[in-house]
Amino acid sequence: MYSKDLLKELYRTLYKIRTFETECIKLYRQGLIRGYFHPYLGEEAVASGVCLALGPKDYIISTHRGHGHCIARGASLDRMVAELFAKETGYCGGLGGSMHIADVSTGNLGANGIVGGGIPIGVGAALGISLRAETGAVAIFFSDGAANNGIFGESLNLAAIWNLPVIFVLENNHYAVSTPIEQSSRNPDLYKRAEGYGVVSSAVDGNDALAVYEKTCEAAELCRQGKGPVLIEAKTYRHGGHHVNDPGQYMPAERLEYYKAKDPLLISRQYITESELVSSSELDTIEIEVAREMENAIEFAKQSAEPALDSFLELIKEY
Ligand SMILES: Cc1ncc(C[n+]2csc(CCOP(=O)(O)OP(=O)(O)O)c2C)c(N)n1
Ligand SMILES: [Mg+2]
Repeated sequence: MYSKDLLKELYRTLYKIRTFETECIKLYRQGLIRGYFHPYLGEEAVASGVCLALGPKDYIISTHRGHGHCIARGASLDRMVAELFAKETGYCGGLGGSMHIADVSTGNLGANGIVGGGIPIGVGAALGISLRAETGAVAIFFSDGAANNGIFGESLNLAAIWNLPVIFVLENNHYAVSTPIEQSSRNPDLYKRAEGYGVVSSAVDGNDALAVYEKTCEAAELCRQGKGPVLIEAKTYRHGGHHVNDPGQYMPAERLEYYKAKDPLLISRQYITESELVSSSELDTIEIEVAREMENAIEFAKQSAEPALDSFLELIKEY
């Protein structure tokens, strides 16, 4: 049985990610956001469920499709929008953009434009935790395409032989850009790859935030007992193309409809209201509060200044 507060927090996170992505896509179309933008629409339950199960001493590491991970780990919407607007109040002073948001203060080691690039960094962070005899775990988010990079196997093996506290969160959204999983893996159950490395692994419905939460709690517990790493394959689907300018015409309409009927927000809303712990009107209130938070975030970003040229020159001087 879940607490009322937990269910409300979970729904708030899901709705926050959905709102952020939907509104930012509109802002992108208006020319206020430039560059690449990979929406997390349809995959919200993975980040929300995983991060709900983590504690303050844990870390996450994200991907190029990282807005949802950052929000679920506690990033503020105003600094997120500001970063996408390339304003100095953004998480990277406006110099990083969508694919490089990091916030060490909330245990977010950062997004990464290099597919699979976050995997070894996360394993390194877990090695640090282990050497310092701390209790945290590192949740490493990556998708099916990254699981076909050599670095995935190398990292999994190192984490395994050193019993590192890593939760590998394989977000199988069934595509790497336009390549469907059937064309990139003979075995569609990617979690089975972990067995070969002696790593505990299983699949979960990645559209069901509470199922993801449960799996992550179990994985975090194993990590804390020194029995890590663990791999969770969350099976999910994008609600659109690879990035904001990709119409995703290669995605079969009937499969998209199937997954949209299993929309993570619908599933959670139904479960939560049926539990009778939180009423439908309480969820409506959360939606109104999040919408207001997003409006304020957009206004904050619009009013913020662009980074001074000097800030960029200072930064490159360091390297
Ligand atoms: C090392 C590397 N190779 C190729 C690319 C180009 N690229 C960007 S996203 C992407 C697909 C990644 O697919 P997946 O790992 O499944 O992530 P998803 O987009 O589904 O979240 C590719 C090939 C890249 N950024 N980095
Ligand atoms: Mg993918």
